[in-house]
Parts: sequence; structure tokens; C-alpha cells
Amino acid sequence: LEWLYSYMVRLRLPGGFITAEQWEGLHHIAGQHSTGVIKITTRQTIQLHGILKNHVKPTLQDFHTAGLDSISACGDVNRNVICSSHPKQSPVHEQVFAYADKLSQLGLPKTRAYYEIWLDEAPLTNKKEEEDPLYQDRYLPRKFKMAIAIPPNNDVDVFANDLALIAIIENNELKGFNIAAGGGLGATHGNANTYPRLATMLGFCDTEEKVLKAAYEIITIQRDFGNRSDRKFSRLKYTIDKMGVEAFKAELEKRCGFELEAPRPYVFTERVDYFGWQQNHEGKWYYTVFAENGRVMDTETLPLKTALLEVSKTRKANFRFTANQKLILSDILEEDKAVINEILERYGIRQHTENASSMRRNAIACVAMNTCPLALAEGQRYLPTLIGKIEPLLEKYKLGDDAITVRMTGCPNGCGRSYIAEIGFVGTSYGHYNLHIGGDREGTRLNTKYKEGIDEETILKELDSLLSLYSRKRKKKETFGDFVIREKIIS
Ligand code: SRM
Ligand code: SF4
Repeated sequence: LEWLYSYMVRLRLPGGFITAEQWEGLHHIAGQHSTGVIKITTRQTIQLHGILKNHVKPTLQDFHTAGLDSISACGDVNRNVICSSHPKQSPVHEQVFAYADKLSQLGLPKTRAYYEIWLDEAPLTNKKEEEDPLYQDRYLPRKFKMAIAIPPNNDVDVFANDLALIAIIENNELKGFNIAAGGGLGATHGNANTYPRLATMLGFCDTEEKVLKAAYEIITIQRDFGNRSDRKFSRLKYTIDKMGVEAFKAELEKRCGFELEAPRPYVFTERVDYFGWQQNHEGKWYYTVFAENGRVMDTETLPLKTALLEVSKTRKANFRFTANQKLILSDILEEDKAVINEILERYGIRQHTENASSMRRNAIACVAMNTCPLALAEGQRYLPTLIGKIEPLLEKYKLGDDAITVRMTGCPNGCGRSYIAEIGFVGTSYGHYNLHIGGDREGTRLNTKYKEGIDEETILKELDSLLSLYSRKRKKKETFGDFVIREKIIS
């Protein structure tokens, strides 16, 4: 007899796109092999939990049949590449979006192990076929993450990534990408040498060849210079801080064989999902669904999973995931909109999405308890309740539908990116959180710890007094994050 092991599986979905057929497959795979909850993650992909050991292989085989895989979704390799999700973002969205797949291919390990172990592929006889010039014989010292943002929306939190690409678009033409590196959020309580860090701007590349070369060589520098003796300090952010940005850039340019141009101007003015119905430049329709903390399941009041299955069966919408754990029913033709809309209305998805407060819709919580082994406190199971207690404070201080960003993680690893929220909760022990404030709304500034290890009662007391001040003293259009800095509530 052995332990009843159960596992989590995460998909590799560059840019977070699947077809209706794949969603239908996913729905059934989740039902047959996992807890049944389809969890949309902060990196635009899907996780299934509670997969018993003898279900792991059938799960991966079923995914394969659906044209999906889990390669490099975890491990010391390049992870799921994320990209601004909404096709309404720009007429060249598709062109930019294609880079997510290109970067994912660039960072895929050459080993056939996944196919041999899970899909019964015959082992290679000539091992030379899987020689890997990028990962060689040692992979990376730690996970590596890439994101692509399309200004003015920083919906992917581009600066939280090891490699951040910002699309430079002029007159609806993609001119290239600004490249930044060294973002990462994980930290350890009580160890000041670990810290969240936003990526540092390095420069601009115009051609696809240069962009991919720069991305590749940033990975090779991390492979060769990253700390392999202490995993706490092995992310690229520490490699860059140890080398110094100038030395890192010089090494990059040496490896690339060209210099990066000066970064091109761009502005981020928002970091949002466009909920509800939206139309893009081609006249196609998109409906962004509010799936709280990315959990797609049926509850007594909201049969979200059933509704999405029905949508998928029409084959009239693709499914896109956002980096904020939400879902976009996408690429819907004008003549098909009514069919999708009817389903959304019949199951109450429109009301649920469109009536939720902006704070609730934009909030993020990580998985945390009860499946995350690193959780010190609750995340996705608790934040909805807490927001239900913060919303009355917004009303009390006549702050209307203020879209203050609120994020929660059950430990300091930062999976829900709480260090770049206006209000961030970082779990310290069961029922207790550090309260961070002062991130900006666009995701370009880290917040600061304001209170340590506080319980719900204290959280609400602190927020009551902060929101009261904010309502009385804020300048026109000033956001909460900017306000607490201007008022020197934190420095
Ligand atoms: Fe994460 C580890 C969940 C996005 C930083 N993360 C974990 C593990 C696998 C726990 C573990 O190692 O045993 C969690 C699985 C919990 C569970 O039960 O499912 C976990 N991370 C998640 C997800 C599912 C949170 C969510 O609710 O959406 C996200 C999955 C992303 C994906 O699809 O690939 C997730 N994790 C992030 C992000 C946000 C991002 O990438 O934009 C971060 C911060 C950015 C960064 O990487 O610095 C993040 N996760 C971490 C860390 C800290 C890494 C570090 O540098 O220190 C760990 C711990 C580790 O790697 O040792 C971690
Ligand atoms: Fe788990 Fe911590 Fe990540 Fe939350 S932030 S999912 S508790 S590792």
C-alpha cells in the first residue's frame, strides 16, 4: 500500500489561447481525472488539481489527444509565455501574439522525455537528436518567465517577468520591442536579501531576428551566470543585480553581436481586462467573463462551468485566458453573437460579470490553501469574502466604483503578484497577512509593507482609516496607490 498521492497539472498555452473544441475536451478531462475545477492561472493557462497518481498518464494522454501539452509549464526552464490577451488591444494584436508562440518554441527543451514517459513514444536510439544548445546538460538555475505587453495596457504585469517585451506600435504598425529583464516577485519572510524586483529596461530591437536573438541570449547569460548553489538567489533578478545592469547589457550585446537601440517611448495607462462585450477592428466580438480568481466551476448560484461547456459546444467562440485569471470568449462573428449572448444571459454570467464591483473584478488571489504546499494563509478561498467586507467601506466613503487593485497571496512567493498591487496582502500565518500599499495602477511600481501579520479585524480597521483619508484628501483622479505615496503614509 502506498500514500494516496495526488498531483496538479498545468498546461503550456503560449498567450493563453485554446479552441472551443479544446475547451470541451478540457471540461471532460477535468471531470474524469481531477477535482473538476478548471483553474485559470496568473500566467494565462490552466491548472487541474487532485489528479491521483494512476490518473496522471491518462490525463496527459487525453490532453495530447486534444492537442495540448504540459511541457515546461513547471521546472527550471522557460515557463508559459504570456501576452496581452485582448485582441481589441491593437489591430496588430495577432502579429504581436504570434511572438508568444515563437518565444515558447525558443525556450522549449529538446528532450523527448515527456513523449517517451507519458505518451509511450519509443526512446530515441541516437541521443544526439536531443542535444540541447540552449539548456545543454544543465537546464537553468531556476524558473524563467517571459511576457509581452501591448501599451497602453499592462494587463500582463510585464515587469514581473525575467524577460519583458513591450510592443512598440506606431500608426498601427509593429516597429519592434523594448526589452527589459530581471523582474521577479518571490521573497522569503525574514530574509532581507530576497526581494521582489521589477524588470530593468535594456533597450529596443526592431527586427524579429534581433528580438528572438536577444531573448535567447538573455536566457544563456542566466544559464551561465545564475547562482546554482542557493535556489533562493538563483532567479535572473539576482544575477543582474550581482553583475550590475551595465555589465549584464554588455554581456548581452557581446553574445548577440549587435547593440540594443535606446528604448522607444511608450506609456502604460491601465492594467485591466475589458469585461463584457467588446468589438475589435475586424468587427469580431469578445466577451470577457468574470471568473473569480480564475476558478471555473458550478456553484448553486453560478453554473459557470456548465455555461462555458454550452458555449464551447456551439463552436462559435474561441477561449482566451488573461493574466488576471479571467476568460475571454473570443473571435465571435457578428451573426453568432446572439447565440453566445443568450447562453451567457440564461446562466446569469452576464449579470455576474457586469454587476460585480471593479475592485472585485480586478482582484487576484493565488491558489494557496488547500493544495499549495507553500501556503501560510488562505488565498483564493478567502479574498472574495474579504472584498465583500471592503466594498462597504468604499460605499461608506463615497468612493463609488473605485477600481483599487487588491491582490492576495498565501505566502511571500508572489504568485498573485500582490507586490505590485495598490493593496497587497501577503500571508504570514493562518488568518494573518502583511498589508502592503502603494503600488501604482499600471504595474510599474512595487508597493511597500505597511503593517505586519495582521488579522481580518485589523485589516479592516487599517483600510477604514486609509480609505477615509483617501476620500477626504485625494486629488482629482488620483489613485489610492499614488495617494498613499504623496501623503507619505509610506515612503
Ligand atoms: Fe507560483 C510556486 C501557483 C504564478 C512565484 N506557484 C508555486 C507552486 C507551484 C507551489 C510549489 O512550488 O509547490 C504553486 C502551486 C499551487 C497550487 O496548489 O496550484 C504556485 N503560481 C501559482 C499560480 C497557479 C497562482 C494562481 O493562483 O494563479 C500561478 C501559475 C502560473 C502559471 O500558470 O505558470 C503562479 N508564481 C506565479 C507568479 C506570477 C507570474 O508569474 O506572473 C509568481 C511571481 C513572479 C515570479 O516568478 O517571480 C510566482 N511560484 C512563485 C514562486 C517564487 C519564485 C521565486 O523566484 O522565488 C514559487 C516558489 C518556488 O518557485 O520555489 C512558486
Ligand atoms: Fe502557494 Fe505562495 Fe504561490 Fe500562493 S503565493 S500559490 S501560497 S506559493
